[in-house]
Amino acid sequence: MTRTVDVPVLVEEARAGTSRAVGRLISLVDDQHPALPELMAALAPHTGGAHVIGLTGSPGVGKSTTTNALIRALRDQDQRVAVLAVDPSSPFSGGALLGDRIRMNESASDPGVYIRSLASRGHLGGLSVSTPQAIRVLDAAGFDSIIVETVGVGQSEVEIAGAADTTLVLLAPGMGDGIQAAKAGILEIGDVFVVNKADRDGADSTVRDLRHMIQLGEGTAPGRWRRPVIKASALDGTGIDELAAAIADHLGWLASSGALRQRRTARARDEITALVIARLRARMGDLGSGGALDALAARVVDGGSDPHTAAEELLSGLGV
Ligand SMILES: Nc1nc2c(ncn2[C@@H]2O[C@H](COP(=O)(O)OP(=O)(O)OP(=O)(O)O)[C@@H](O)[C@H]2O)c(=O)[nH]1
Ligand SMILES: [Mg+2]
Repeated sequence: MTRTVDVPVLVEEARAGTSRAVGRLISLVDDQHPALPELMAALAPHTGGAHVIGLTGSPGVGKSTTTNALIRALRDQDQRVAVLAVDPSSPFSGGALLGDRIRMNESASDPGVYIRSLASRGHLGGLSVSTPQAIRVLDAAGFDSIIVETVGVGQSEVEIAGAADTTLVLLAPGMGDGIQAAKAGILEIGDVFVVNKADRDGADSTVRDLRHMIQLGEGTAPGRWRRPVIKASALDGTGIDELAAAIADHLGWLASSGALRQRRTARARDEITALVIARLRARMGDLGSGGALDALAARVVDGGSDPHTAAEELLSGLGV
């Protein structure tokens, strides 16, 4: 059963800085509540002010530790900071594991910090639909920076990185070195690279390899963004000020080059597309077993129709 919600009141409370209201709004997103269209419409005029920072990397590379350190650095600049810990790997964990390491620190009692986990629950469109909407809630609630932590387990981080203005890619010496990074396709998505755990052996050579590989892929266009590689040790805070400065530089470059608007337009396009696909899927589901889809499939198997003709028929049946 879905509870009725007073969207305007919740939005007002969230914008006034009430964490509880922000939490309820994100739960509506998480549950794909029927009030979502109304909610998104109410939020829209208040969005666009936040800097969305994606942070990805292999399991255990130090994403949460770095997030903790970044929260402190951004709080020192009097920013309000939100963190979304997105776990695309497990529909079961409820995202709790990712978020836990962050929650345990002192940020828990700081009203200028909001931390929340999102997990794939297997619903239509999954995280590619819910993550950008959760970001919209936090954006409208007036957070200056929104950090989206995603564990890098394949394609998902590329998708989620698409939701960010600035994408940070974390590596560590000896694990997922440069070559691995190139294979995983993360060289393309990173705006700022961090070689974390620099207190360990091999950090310098990882930094060197990475710089080399990035330069190879970098064009010569004037005014392009030169992607920095920062050596850090999130555990003791080394390199975090430099990282915070690189993030601010990148935002400055995005704004002055016009890339910010381009990226956000591309993001909106993806969001619209994902929603359209999710809706089509839902309506095809309604046609499901015993319905028109099965009848068409049977005809294709019998040779009485072909997949193209069947798709055409299905689409016109949906009124598309
Ligand atoms: N030596 C060293 N250890 C670190 C550093 N940063 C993080 N760690 C340790 O590495 C382990 C994993 O750190 P997390 O921050 O939880 O890594 P994560 O990438 O968020 O991990 P998942 O969310 O599980 O993918 C922890 O034991 C940290 O204490 C660092 O700079 N140096
Ligand atoms: Mg983590």
